[in-house]
Amino acid sequence: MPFAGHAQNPIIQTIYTADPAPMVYNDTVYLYTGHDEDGSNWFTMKNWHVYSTTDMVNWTDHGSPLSLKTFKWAKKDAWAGQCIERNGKFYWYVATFHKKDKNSNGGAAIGVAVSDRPTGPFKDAIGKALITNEMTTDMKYGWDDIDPTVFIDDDGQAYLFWGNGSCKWIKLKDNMIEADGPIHTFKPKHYIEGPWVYKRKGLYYLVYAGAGTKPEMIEYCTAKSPEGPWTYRGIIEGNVENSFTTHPGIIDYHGKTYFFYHNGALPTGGSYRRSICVDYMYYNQDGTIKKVIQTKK
Ligand code: FUB
Repeated sequence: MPFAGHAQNPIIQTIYTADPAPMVYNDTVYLYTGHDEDGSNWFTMKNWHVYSTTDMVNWTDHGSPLSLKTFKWAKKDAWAGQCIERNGKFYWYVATFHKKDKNSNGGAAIGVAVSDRPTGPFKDAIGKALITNEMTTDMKYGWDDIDPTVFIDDDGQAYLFWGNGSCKWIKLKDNMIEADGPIHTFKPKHYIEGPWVYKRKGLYYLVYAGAGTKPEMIEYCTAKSPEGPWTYRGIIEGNVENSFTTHPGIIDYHGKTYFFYHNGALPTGGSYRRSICVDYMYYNQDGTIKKVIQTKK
């Protein structure tokens, strides 16, 4: 359903959206989002949404092609995710919480949904969680296994990064639904959650929500390999309006770099009623990133 999107921030004002994950495919920007449902004390999130644009101004609303109901094993919380295309299929990795059953004691988990189209419909790709809390921690009800970001290197090797508190990663097999090797864990400076990994001019970037001071800011590291070691480079975005979380998503489109994030800036917004915004991002000659100026236009 097309609608007049907003050139000004927040770009989506029909519902509350959070955790932006932009993807460029076939010269179109697809924006995968979480959906805050009017929570006042904590996140109320039951489904994910997709939008698209070809001019960064007029957004088309594709509704919600993925919800908690898609994952029979999921209990609650449709948290952050990212979608990527491989061999004509679209893999959408998302964070949620597992039901208590033979596979899990009920902690955070990462699922993967698949579709033949970027706008869905999506179905559970493997019928179980790809990553469960039990694989990575002895915190039975912990929520450290959230916020997946997926990246395919030039040599075709796919990587999944995720984590709250520490950052974890695995190699993925070519089928995108199985781990290829062990889980690695490391702790970038100030790291909290929300990693976003990409490559530019031979340099790898790991952008994430951190907090040198509370609430969250967006900070980043760079490395010469996706396997690290990662060098801390500083802050990209300071605190955002009216939300203690924020979350990065970065793309290049038509020669410009766009930095997506969320804040609580709608008149009735807040930390549990967030909204996605986008601003330009610029690099210095040496590949470091200039601090993003948050705008309302
Ligand atoms: O939206 C729920 C959680 O808040 C996300 O998983 C985190 O990145 C933070 O934005």
